[in-house]
Amino acid sequence: MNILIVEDSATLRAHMSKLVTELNHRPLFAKSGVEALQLIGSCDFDLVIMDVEMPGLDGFETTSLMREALGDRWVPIIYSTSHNSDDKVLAGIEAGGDDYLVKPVSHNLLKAKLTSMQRIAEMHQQLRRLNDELSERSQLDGLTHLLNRRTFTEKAEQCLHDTRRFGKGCAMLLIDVDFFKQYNDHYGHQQGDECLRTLALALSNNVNRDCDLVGRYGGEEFIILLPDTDLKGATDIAEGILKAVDNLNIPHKLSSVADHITLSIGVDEASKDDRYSLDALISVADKNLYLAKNNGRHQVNS
Ligand code: GH3
Ligand code: MG
Ligand code: MG
Ligand code: MG
Ligand code: MG
Repeated sequence: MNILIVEDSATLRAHMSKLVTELNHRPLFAKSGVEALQLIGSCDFDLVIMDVEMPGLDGFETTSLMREALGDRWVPIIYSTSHNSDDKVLAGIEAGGDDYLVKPVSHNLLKAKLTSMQRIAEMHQQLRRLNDELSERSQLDGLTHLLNRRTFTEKAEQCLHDTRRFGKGCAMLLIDVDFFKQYNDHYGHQQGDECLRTLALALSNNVNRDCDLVGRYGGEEFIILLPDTDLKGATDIAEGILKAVDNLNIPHKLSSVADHITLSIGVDEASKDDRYSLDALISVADKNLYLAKNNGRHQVNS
């Protein structure tokens, strides 16, 4: 660990530094509370040993300010002090510290405290990682890793709000796989899943901007929102997707429109003058998708 030693006395700093080094950690130093606070952000420390009696900011004040500055990031703070009355201990913990060492600090006691704090810090980090992973996973569709419907809707509402505010238009693509029931019947559900994953990747590869939203809307239906794009631009992208999926050439023996997997796409736009809503966009795109199906599938209808 990188251990920040906050200590105004040069003798005690040297002593603590020796102990920390003997325990195979790397000591970093601050001679005052202010200096310690200045190191946040510029210097990466995993634990703090904090003197309590210091001129200027004392250890409790420094700890409390440090906690504020660190925000969500938890770094263990252990006081090192000669005053260990119960009242002081309580005040120190309430200020945001995690443990207490009483000077003079012995090698083994320091080792014990560092070991236990390191254990907690590692659990803390692991929990954060899991939490991040979980929150990312809950936004994505498990099969295709595209945005799931709920996340797509949330992001699309926000996106529509922004485009409207900046006086821009946007476009929507509603995409449905042709004769996918027959594909499953003939090739099996697992290969059907594999096909959906491949199609999802093709969709992502055909929209290039970070602001474009690509989601799985339902079983074999996908949805794309293209901010700042007009009907012509969106239709071009839809045609590009149709061609890209043709080029994948995924065999589909039971399709009545081709010998491979094909898509039908309904497009709609909201021009900057429309008082548009997500529901209205989806509803028209869905009607156009229905027309694309009725007109023979494997086509774009805008
Ligand atoms: P159309 O050209 O009119 O769209 O015909 P279709 O067969 O594609 O449409 P239909 O709605 O009748 O069938 C959709 C099929 O998609 C039925 C369902 O089994 C399949 N499906 C939906 N979700 C999944 C999935 O997650 N995995 C697999 N393998 N199949 C799925
Ligand atoms: Mg001191
Ligand atoms: Mg469908
Ligand atoms: Mg279908
Ligand atoms: Mg329209």
